[in-house]
Amino acid sequence: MENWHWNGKVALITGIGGQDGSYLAEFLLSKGYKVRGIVRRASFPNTKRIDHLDIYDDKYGKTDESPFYLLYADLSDGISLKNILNKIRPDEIYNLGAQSHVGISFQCPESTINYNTLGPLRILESIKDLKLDAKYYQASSSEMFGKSPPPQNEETRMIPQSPYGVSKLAAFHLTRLYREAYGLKTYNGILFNHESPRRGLNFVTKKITASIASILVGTKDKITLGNLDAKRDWGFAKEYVEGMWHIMQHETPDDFVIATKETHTVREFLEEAFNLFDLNWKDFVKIDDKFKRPAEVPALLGDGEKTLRLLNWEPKTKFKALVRMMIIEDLKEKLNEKGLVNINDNNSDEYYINIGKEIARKICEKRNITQKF
Ligand code: NAP
Ligand code: G4F
Repeated sequence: MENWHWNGKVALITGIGGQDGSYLAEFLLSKGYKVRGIVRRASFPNTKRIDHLDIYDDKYGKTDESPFYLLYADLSDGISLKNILNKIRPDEIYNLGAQSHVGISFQCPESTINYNTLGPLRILESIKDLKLDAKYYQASSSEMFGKSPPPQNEETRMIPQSPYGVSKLAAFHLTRLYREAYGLKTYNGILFNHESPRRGLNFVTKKITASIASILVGTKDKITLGNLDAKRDWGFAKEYVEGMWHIMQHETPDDFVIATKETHTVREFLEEAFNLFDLNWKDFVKIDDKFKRPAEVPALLGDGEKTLRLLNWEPKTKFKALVRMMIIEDLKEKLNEKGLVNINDNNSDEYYINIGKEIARKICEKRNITQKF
């Protein structure tokens, strides 16, 4: 914080308390932006991922000088959004707020469309009405490609397979339309799945890694999942938010894909994660149809060639490294909670893997199952 020097720009982030919002806030602060974030009211705190940034709010309050502060608004409340845009008059707006769970969008289609489609529309209309000279980033998604076969890029036909996919596709087109019709500086980042230790607990990667850590510390004995055949192009969220910033620095507003160019099934994710502890995933996984969706996106594999060519940027972290990072962070946290290690001791990743393997050996003995290798 002592090294923070204002670069002259103000950024506004919706969804700042989410996985991506929290990484993006840190990244923009490190670049000298003043960051203002929108959170919605919750009956229990929804700011865990950004509470460490309170140091700024504590020192400066909600003043123009402050590097960082939060404001209450809601994507379903156009008045709240317009008031904030008028007050802050940001240089860059990153619209990351959304009902982001594809499965839940089948149960809550109306609010999904309200937040994910009408939310962006409310912001775009406000930018136009207030005549803001702001750049706008829309968090578009590879889920929009739906059943179009891989590889997918900016030119691929989009046939969404969920209310979430439809909501994001409509917002994608509104973002493009407001650029073409009104000359707004709007950008779409079409991001393929990106994960991290901060990922929400009910997305499949985090569900798997957190469950394995719970199995190892003895608070869970199995994982219940749905479709294991789906293929996803999984990258690392902390890198992807840098990609968002690169997209917004491109002089000509445009649409860009961010992806790793690797695809793996959910089954392969399980294999990779359990293999770290020499365990066979089949001994710990149960299938329940309640986690299957009424329609599925079978395979995603991104082609980020345009992004590399025009922005000279691509993500680096690939599948294996991502799985390892997520499981180690979850295991550390759970072992620490149980008082079995002290995470402040700065032990190596290998140290945690070895503890995990040792516990796994005992679990196998107890359950009379064979450890692999
Ligand atoms: P996330 O962790 O679910 O975060 C979403 C954020 O939006 C949360 O802070 C949430 O607040 C907020 N939000 C939800 N409804 C809101 C409303 N009505 N008003 C204001 N804020 C609201 O999602 P993420 O993974 O960071 O993703 C960020 C964005 O990228 C989302 O738009 C997502 O759809 C999109 N995207 C994600 C991926 C991916 O793989 N992660 C890929 C492509 C696109 P609460 O905490 O209060 O719920
Ligand atoms: O982790 P998921 O819920 O991610 P999904 O549906 O691909 O959506 C994520 O990525 C999109 C980008 O393409 C984002 F726009 C979106 O916001 C979100 O971040 O599911 C991945 C796959 C699916 O095929 C799902 O059916 O895993 C399968 N799956 C199998 N069992 C499961 C489960 N998914 C979840 N969430 N929970 C399960 O138990």
